[in-house]
Amino acid sequence: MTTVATHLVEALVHAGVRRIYGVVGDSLNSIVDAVHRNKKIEWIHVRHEEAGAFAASAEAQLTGSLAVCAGSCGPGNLHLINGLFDAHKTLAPVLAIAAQIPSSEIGTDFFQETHPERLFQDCSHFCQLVGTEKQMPRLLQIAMQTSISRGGVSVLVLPGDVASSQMTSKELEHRTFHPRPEIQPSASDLQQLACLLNEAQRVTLFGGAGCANAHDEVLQLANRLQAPVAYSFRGKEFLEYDNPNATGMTGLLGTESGHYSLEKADLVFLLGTDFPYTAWYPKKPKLVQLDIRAERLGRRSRLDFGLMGDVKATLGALLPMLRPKKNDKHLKECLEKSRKTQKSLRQHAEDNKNVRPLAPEYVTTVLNEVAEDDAIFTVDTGMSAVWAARYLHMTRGRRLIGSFNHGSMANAMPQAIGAQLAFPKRQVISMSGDGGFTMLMGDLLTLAQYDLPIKIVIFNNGTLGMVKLEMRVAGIEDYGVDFKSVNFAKLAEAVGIRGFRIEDSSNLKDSMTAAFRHGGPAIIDVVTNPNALALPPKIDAKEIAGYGLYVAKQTLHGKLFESIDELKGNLP
Ligand SMILES: Cc1ncc(C[n+]2csc(CCOP(=O)(O)OP(=O)(O)O)c2C)c(N)n1
Repeated sequence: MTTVATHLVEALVHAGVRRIYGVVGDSLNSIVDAVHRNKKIEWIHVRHEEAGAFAASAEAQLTGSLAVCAGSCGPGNLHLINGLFDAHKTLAPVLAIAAQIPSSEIGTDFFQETHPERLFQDCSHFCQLVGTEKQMPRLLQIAMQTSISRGGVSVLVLPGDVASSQMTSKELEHRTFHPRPEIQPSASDLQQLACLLNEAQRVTLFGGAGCANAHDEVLQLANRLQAPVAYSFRGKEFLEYDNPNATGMTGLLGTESGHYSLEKADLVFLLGTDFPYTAWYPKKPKLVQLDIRAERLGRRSRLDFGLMGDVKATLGALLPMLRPKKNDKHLKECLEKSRKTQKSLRQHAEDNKNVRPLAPEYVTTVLNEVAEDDAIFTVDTGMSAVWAARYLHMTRGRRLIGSFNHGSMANAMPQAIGAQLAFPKRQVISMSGDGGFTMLMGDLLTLAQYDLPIKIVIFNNGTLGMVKLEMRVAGIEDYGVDFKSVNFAKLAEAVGIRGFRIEDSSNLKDSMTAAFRHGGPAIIDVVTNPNALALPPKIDAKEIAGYGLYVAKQTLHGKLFESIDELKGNLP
């Protein structure tokens, strides 16, 4: 007999889905049973549904294909929500199956009753209750097709009794479609763009995730216009490698040269980026923006000209319309700035090579060195994102994902689970904060359960470092941020995972190399400096004043020595 559950599972298999992340529960039983009996799909038994949603988000981001997670009725699917926000804001195609209480009980304030079709509205394009088997297979088709076509989340709310009921019709069942139209601006828009670029003297390109498959076109454009290429965090993995014009990231996590390249231009061309911080857009240059989602034009900054199009296709059509620029003064100045910035970053890491606790900048430099050329990095929200932004270097084969649009903590380890399952042969490295790691720590057991050879590098600074810094910059004495010290290497060993504890630089490289050579999962527990400062590339007078105020307050509380050490270690 074909039930809604067996149909659902078969349709997912046909759509190329290889696994469902979730935690079982009564209302999900028929689906889990259908998975069990279908040999082409696997149930990935995570310990927390949020981890399952993050894993699905990572899988979808890294493969571009539909990934699936599920939660049982009420609290089970409620736990998915944070990971689903991450997927949705990243436009990662994820289908969530939110099981529901028996259909006859809906509306009665029944045990575990919630209304996922309302709760998940804000993190999905499509979110519908399957009230009767007659709505299948159409609702499933719409859910999958919406996620695949638009990127982002769809949610099917499925009562357990409906899932186990017989399907009476398979009419309108068909495969999913993956249209990839090559959208370009109109001829007149392209002409206007070419005029602007031909007239400008100093063009800077600023790219985001929309440049994913357009590396070569962006480089050709940069070459023709003698333009430096700066990028957002999501653009870094696509634009940094093999790019002689790269000048780095802008924003709080970025470097001075990225910011400089934007400020010194007379025209900044924004390519497939939705970089959110208005204050970081330069004030003087003309701003031109190209995005496949035209509703995003001008939503972050003033804008002189906006066009709709796919970056690759548009640049392909634009290039023949551009006169090669001869004057490379702007490019040279920005590259010189970038060279200096890179040198001072390296120098800072080198100068702090032997400090104890370890400097996270130096740790990341070594990590960058020992990681493979096609490693997949997942990065927690917090200071490890800063170190990854500044000290990890992308290659053609590497990938770098985080919770870059949603900014949730605890994303890195579960995202690594999705990455490793999708790419079992590649090295997967989670750069975790101790706060982020402990937030979803239960899923360390998922690594042990499936023997996933993920390497979790924990920046064990005993504090919620990024917030500690934010408080200090705001002139508040930090409070509610510090943790009692934990030995995560011992914790790993206790659950059957290799643990490497690193407390000083003498064994950093050797231990990291040994950990990476180990064939199974490992935690690399690195004790790092809780006071490492990530000074932003342009420092606001107000922020400096805030820091001064913080030092004054620390002094009043008898913590003068800590403040002075910190300043000595971090300020030029
Ligand atoms: C779920 C969630 N809770 C709180 C925050 C606010 N927040 C952002 S970064 C951060 C601190 C992260 O600390 P940790 O993981 O230890 O990394 P560190 O900054 O010390 O490297 C906090 C609390 C958040 N972004 N997400």
